[in-house]
Amino acid sequence: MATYAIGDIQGCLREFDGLLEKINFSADDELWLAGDLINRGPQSLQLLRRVKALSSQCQIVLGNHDLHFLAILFGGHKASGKDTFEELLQAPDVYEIGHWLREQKLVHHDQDHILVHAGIPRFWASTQAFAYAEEVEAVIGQREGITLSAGEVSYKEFFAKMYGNEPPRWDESLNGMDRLRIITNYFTRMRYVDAACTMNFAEKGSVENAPNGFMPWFEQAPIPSKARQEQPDRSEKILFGHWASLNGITHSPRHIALDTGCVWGRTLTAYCLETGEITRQPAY
Ligand SMILES: [Mn+2]
Repeated sequence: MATYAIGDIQGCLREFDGLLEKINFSADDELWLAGDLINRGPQSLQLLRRVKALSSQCQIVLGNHDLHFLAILFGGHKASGKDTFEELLQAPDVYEIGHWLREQKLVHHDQDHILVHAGIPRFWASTQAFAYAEEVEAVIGQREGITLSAGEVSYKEFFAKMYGNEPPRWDESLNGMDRLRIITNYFTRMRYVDAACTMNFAEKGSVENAPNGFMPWFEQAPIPSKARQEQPDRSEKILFGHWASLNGITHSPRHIALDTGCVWGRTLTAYCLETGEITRQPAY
């Protein structure tokens, strides 16, 4: 039995199949998928059908592209010219797929590993991060037709109001949609942060191109605070995608970058949690 974490697939079904063949993926094995299963690539519908059929062997965290699809399906937003999932939106099973997708997580973990699409802010202890992820998961995964208490956000309202770069940084006193949006942005969109953990959404380039005053989220030192001093620094490895221009390199053994730009003609990467072995499938 082995567990493999796989980076951003983005509708590249042929490479996904090729990678599973390379790792000899069997009925005893498990996949941890780092999100952005769809969009930009050619076969988003077929990829989601394949992953859904494998879902008893998959742990899935949602990426910004997956949430974008859900925001179109449930939040009244329109696809943009760059989106490549029109076939998915027109499919007879699109709502079945969408409801299944919104039951997936933002953060998954075991004893030694954390899976997330973009990253975990350094000033959140792991247990805090898991609790914040659950706040959002409880909203987006709501059962249809449940009665909400006053002030509670429905999943449709979440997807309608999900977009935006505000608030710019975390504050424990945030509530409602502002709180849900910034938690979601940290887990699914973060790349560069400043010392106060304000996110920079404009820059997507390599580490050498960090904007002035910003650093990659995984290089930021933990911010000392009373809460932090009571928490030891994280011991888990963080497995993440989202940042193709890192090309798998973080210079930190505890931060495993899985997005190696398959949809941009590079490779799809699998990381074996038990052995640390990396397998790559070149784009066709
Ligand atoms: Mn992404």
